[in-house]
Amino acid sequence: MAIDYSQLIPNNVDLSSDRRLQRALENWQPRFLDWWKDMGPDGTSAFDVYLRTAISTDSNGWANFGYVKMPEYRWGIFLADRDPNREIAFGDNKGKPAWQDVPGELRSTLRRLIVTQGDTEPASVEQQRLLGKTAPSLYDLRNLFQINVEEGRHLWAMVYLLHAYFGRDGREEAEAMLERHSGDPDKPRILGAFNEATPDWLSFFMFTYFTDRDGKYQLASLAESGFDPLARSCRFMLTEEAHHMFVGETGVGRILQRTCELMKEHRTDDVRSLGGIDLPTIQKYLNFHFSVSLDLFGQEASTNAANYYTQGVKGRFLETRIDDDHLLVNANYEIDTVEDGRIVRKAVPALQALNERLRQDYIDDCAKGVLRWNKTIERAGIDFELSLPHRAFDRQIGAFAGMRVSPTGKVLSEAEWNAHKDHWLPTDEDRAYVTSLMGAAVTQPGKYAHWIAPPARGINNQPVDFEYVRFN
Ligand code: BYC
Repeated sequence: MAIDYSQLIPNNVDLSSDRRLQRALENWQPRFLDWWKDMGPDGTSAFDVYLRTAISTDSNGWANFGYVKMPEYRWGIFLADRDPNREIAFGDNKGKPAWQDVPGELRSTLRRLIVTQGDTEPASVEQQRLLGKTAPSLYDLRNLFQINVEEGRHLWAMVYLLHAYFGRDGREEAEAMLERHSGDPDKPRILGAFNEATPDWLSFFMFTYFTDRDGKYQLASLAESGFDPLARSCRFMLTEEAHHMFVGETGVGRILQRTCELMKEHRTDDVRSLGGIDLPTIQKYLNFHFSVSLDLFGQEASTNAANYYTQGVKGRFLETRIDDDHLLVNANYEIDTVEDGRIVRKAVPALQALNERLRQDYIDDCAKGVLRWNKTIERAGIDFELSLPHRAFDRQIGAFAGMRVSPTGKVLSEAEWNAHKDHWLPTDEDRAYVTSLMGAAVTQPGKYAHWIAPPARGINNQPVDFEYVRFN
């Protein structure tokens, strides 16, 4: 479905046929732009950035490349095409036609999920707002900005739903989305990971690998929703999300490659003396970002999750491809939980375990990239393996919150934890070292900071020394 760009707000939802809604969103638009100016990428309004912009939601049109000044980016409302025969695939309403409007009894549940999803999008832009100052290359700078404008668009996706389907409450929630800020002590973002700082590029790549991947799994579950406009919004958002995780995986991969080159060339493990990021530090950052992202899936046993499913509001990952009754009333699922201070495996009603099931799908996916990273280390002939820490390691949400658990899953005393935690999580000194590498942005086409290898290929078949950002 082609996107109408003649409108103030580009869209494929026939916005001009609903003047009230159009006016309400046109009122929100300048507030969004003010927020972008204040909280978006710092000092970048004059840059021409080689960005992709969607011109239609099909496979030919969603990736259209050209130079754009970011404040002029055409943020808009793009839903995947409607399937007129779509049925709800799970829960008590299974087999009924997907809802084109919000069922009254599900109003507050749906609003809450949409607000939680929407809140993460501007949060990540806020977290990343200073990274451009220390970009390791034009290629990386452009990727950062691509992610930022698309997270902005994902906010638009959720704000459209709030305005179109939730009346005055929805409009108020849309305003509040621009009033909470990442890390703000008075008005923080809703979910923990989105109040953490992203102060350096190793953190950024870990965030886009691990935390954006939570986005993939949450969006995929919401793409199964019985509320069709939400499902269609999320389906299109997922298309864009893939690039964000690509940036994370290849970013960490390129740091590893550079580290291994330095180790081999100088026959030493002491990479810091050579201005690289040593492998143990990379493992510590991985541990931190993985466990913070695991928290985003909520409690292991959750009545909320059971209700979302039974009501047809939020499904499982690839729900329609799973071969079972899609009701789960009589099914069990095994989860790790805590009993008497020990981690035990236990069967619980499958409906309650849906957060944990999604978390497991996510962990399996995370592990694939770690295998690829390890291949890079192995190819260099270096004896070191990265690994995902145990799911109970350093958790703040769920059954393991507050427990002391090693990366291999051993329950520890407070004293044991204190004796080892600096080997497992980034210390102030590690963070200071990584930050010290983030010098002024590298702005010469084809040049890369010392601590990261160039990418294997450029964006949209452009060479790696292409002028991805023009500073004017
Ligand atoms: N932090 O029953 P539970 C993305 C609360 S990322 C703080 O497990 P539920 C992106 C919870 O609210 C994807 N609080 O809850 C990535 C509940 O509170 P109440 C974002 C938390 O609802 C990168 C209580 O604890 N999308 O897109 O089953 C860049 C009980 O918990 C947290 C979504 O998250 C937490 N981490 O599960 C840009 C999808 N976890 O009821 C973007 C929408 C739980 O006691 N959200 N709590 O007051 C959801 O599906 C659910 O809200 C959650 C939580 C899965 C997050």
